[in-house]
Amino acid sequence: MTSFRSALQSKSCLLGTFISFNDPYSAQILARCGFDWLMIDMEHSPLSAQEMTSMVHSTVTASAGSCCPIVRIPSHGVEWIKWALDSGASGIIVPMVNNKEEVDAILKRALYPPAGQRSFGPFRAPFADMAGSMDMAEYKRKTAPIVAIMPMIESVEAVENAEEIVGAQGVDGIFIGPVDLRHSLGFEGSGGDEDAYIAALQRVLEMGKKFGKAIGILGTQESVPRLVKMGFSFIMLAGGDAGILAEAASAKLRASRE
Ligand code: 3PY
Ligand code: MG
Repeated sequence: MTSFRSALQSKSCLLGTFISFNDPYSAQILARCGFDWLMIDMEHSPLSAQEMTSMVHSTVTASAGSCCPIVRIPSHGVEWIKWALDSGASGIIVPMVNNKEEVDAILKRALYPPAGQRSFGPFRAPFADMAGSMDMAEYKRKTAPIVAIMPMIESVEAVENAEEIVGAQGVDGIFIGPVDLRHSLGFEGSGGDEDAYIAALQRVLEMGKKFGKAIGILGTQESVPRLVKMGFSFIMLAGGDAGILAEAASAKLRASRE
């Protein structure tokens, strides 16, 4: 299975989208389409831990290991972190991380001792890596250290604390939530040119450069070239499974009616 953490260090920008349907079929289709990564979204879709685990495995098998399953958990809670990591996901995205205290608590829950306090029991994880063995000790030794831990920066407070969040040892990358960040700044929408918004993005990108950490963001097909030029190294295309289906179905119907 491709390591998302290693892929983040490559020069090309990784393109993904998100899954909201609670069926592994959605993961299989999108993984086969050639995305570099898929975000299985437990924050804004009511996906169960069982559904998420099946989607992690479907993403890997349908793409023969080339598409990385990343789980966005709904909160910082230890159970979410544990279930997402124990599924064998290539990484986790943790929403609304605002300060050092929060990032430290997340890392403690996500890393095995001595770095943290992650409890041991990755029974399903080996089945997400077709090339790996079923030996749990091997998972702990080889796979767990390369799982990507990625807090989200999506508030004014988080941007102010970006140096501590991005620089925390154990953080592999940061995902910016532009919608919540813009709300926090007093703006609407998912993108814009307001000075305060651009300055916030640039501050996080600067911290990424300083600490050698990848910075990702939600974007659109049209904004990809600009985001890549700014320095983003992984982008999640807006719409996700439901949006892409609606867009393609509407276009097909419109064209057929004409
Ligand atoms: C946001 O834009 O706030 C997000 O969380 C994107 O996924
Ligand atoms: Mg958000």
